[in-house]
Amino acid sequence: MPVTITLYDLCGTDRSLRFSPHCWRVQMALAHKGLDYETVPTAFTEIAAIEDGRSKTVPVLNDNGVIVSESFDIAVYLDDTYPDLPALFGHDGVVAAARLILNWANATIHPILGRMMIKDIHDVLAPADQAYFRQSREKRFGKTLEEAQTGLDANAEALSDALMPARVTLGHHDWLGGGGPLFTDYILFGSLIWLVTVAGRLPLPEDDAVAVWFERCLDLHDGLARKTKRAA
Ligand SMILES: N[C@@H](CCC(=O)N[C@@H](CS)C(=O)NCC(=O)O)C(=O)O
Repeated sequence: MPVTITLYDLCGTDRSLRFSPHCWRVQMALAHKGLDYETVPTAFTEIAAIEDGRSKTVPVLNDNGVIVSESFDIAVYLDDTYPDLPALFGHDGVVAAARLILNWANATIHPILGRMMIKDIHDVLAPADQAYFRQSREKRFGKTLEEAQTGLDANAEALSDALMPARVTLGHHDWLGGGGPLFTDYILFGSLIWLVTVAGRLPLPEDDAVAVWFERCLDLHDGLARKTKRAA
């Protein structure tokens, strides 16, 4: 059967480098459902041209003509559209809990990851994207990328502290989804694989429950994320 699902996925100047946390959440969701899909590498400055400019951000999914943007909405769409395939949520209570994890990760974890690697992200982009990224992010942060990036190790303790809720949860359950991975897992995993693809490593002790869980996530779906390219 021809592949009918297309995922527009952020890329670097090396178009095989895929690092967006939001796109990773969707890639893992598609793999979890066992759906065949192809990714289209998309630079920041190419987003406006995809699917008639339907979204200002990626990921964008085209499922046989149905266009969906926003990573969380895409996961909900996949469960609604393919209810017989493995569930990403299972029931409405999980959707609500997943929204909490999404907002926690985006609001608490991402700013720390930004301080770790915002200039490194710039450096993996193509020249046109670099100019856009520098201008838009320096405006957002009110400082240069060089000032905003204070480093991986300098922020390791802050990241470890911020991950405490996940660490405690993973002391009780193998997965944030309980007995098996759910979209809740892919949300936090997307954040951390972003760091690993750009900066090369997760600055946590090997026996940290989050690091152990992260390794298990890397093995999921035939090692999809373990096989992906890393910039550093
Ligand atoms: N809420 C969106 C956020 C997506 C997002 O911010 N994507 C970034 C790439 S990681 C993007 O496309 N940014 C476009 C830009 O900064 O111009 C989602 O979850 O899909």
